[in-house]
Amino acid sequence: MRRKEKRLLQFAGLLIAALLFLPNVGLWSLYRDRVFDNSPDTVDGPGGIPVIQGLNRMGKDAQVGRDGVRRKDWHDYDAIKRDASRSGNGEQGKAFPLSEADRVDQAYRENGFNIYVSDRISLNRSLPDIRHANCKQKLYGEKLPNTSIIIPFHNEGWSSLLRTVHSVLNRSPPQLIAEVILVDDFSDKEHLKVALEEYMVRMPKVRILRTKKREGLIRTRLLGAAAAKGEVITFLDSHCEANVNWLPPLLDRIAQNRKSIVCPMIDVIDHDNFGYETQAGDAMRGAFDWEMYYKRIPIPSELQKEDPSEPFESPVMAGGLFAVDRKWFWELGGYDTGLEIWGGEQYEISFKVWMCGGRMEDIPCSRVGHIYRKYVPYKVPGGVSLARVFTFGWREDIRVGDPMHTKKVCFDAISHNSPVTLYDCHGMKGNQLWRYRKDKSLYHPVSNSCIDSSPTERRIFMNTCDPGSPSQQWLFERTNATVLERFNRGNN
Ligand code: UD2
Ligand code: MN
Repeated sequence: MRRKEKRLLQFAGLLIAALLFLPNVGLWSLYRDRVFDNSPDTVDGPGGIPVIQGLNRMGKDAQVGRDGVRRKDWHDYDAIKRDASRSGNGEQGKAFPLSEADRVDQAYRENGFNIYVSDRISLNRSLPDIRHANCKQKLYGEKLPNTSIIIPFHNEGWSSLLRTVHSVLNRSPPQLIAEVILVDDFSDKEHLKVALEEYMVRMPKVRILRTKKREGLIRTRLLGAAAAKGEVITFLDSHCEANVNWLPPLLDRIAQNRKSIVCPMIDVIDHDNFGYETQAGDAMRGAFDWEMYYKRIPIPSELQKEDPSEPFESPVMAGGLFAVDRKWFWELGGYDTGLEIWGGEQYEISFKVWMCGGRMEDIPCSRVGHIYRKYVPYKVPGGVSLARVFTFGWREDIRVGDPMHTKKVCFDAISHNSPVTLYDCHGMKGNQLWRYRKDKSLYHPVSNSCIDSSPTERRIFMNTCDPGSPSQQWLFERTNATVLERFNRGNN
């Protein structure tokens, strides 16, 4: 009896040892599959610091780089596996098969994207992992700062807003999310009131704040930032989907340099069918043109990184999606609170970062999808104050059009008694050169005449300048009289 027991014990001991240590069956093999698969002998840690596999291993997928920082693999392999097994409408970021009935205008009207399609895709849908292959091996600081996620919204669709929140919670290590702050910019849609609050009761990390009047996205973001408690604040638009392991690469850069403002790569969620795709090319950086339109332009080859998955600098950010050390954000003065409703804030913050000794980076291993809308669905208070404005361009012409969709047409006159017409802007002054004078006239140096108007005939035309005539007086908002005067004196 005793011998039998002893044998049994011996056998059990052997079995345990085999499970633990045998190369191809043991627990070790599971572990190895997770950590070592595809890894070269040495891999680059963040910032290109080589870490030696095996030698400096700290146990479960942690390593110490030569800089003494412990780094680990932040991938959530269980979640990745779960996502991979999902199938159905829009899963794996696939385009939803649209029928003609789905394309009706009504589907787009309220949100600027097809809400019918959005409503038929799971709030937890899976996305394709379209990161550069090197991203799968990257390790990031074992100790990273936590972040508040701030999501401003104005009349956002139910499913698009919730999918943003779900994707963030599903694809971020919980210990890195201090909270998710939804900031409602005075929406009037019913679903964003009690229903939203009831829904969020089951998500203890989510807080809802509301503005007391329509503030526009800049002051709405600021309200969220002021309430945030996380070490880092991360801004997202209210119609985004965070992709696999998006957060650690952002926080890691801030952990290394608190004055880095970092942006994920923004992928495109199609506004018709919700297919998830990359934007044309990753080797692009932010820029803007003379009309201050944001653009992405190719990075010259001599400035491109050898490893395209490494962070790279960008002069200006797109605006909506970025992470910043919370204290550094306030040291920069946050956003200018005078910025209204939409636009321009990305330049303000970008310029301040560079001028104050910070840096701005795009992080290829961090990807977030964003629905680029078909058109802007919300109203801008104060009427259509943005559209049909006339602006003096830097070329001293007068341009017509909503600053976001500039039709590049300019005031043009061919003689001292011709009508004023609109003509493609050529930027060569001549017939398109105008002076706004102290007496509020619009002077045309080429023909030595001024713009006159006939309200009854509803037309404007060139006429002999008559400083006393009210029909030749024009009011431009936001002009600086001193600068204008000095300028005109210098040019006449
Ligand atoms: C881009 C940016 C956006 C912002 C904007 C202005 C990306 C992907 N998007 O255009 O974040 O920087 O440029 O420069 O970089 N919102 C309000 N109140 C308003 C208007 C908007 O809370 O009065 C919210 C809106 O629900 C959204 C966010 O602000 O969550 C940005 O607005 P958008 O999505 O209309 O801007 P978008 O993507 O066209
Ligand atoms: Mn947006």
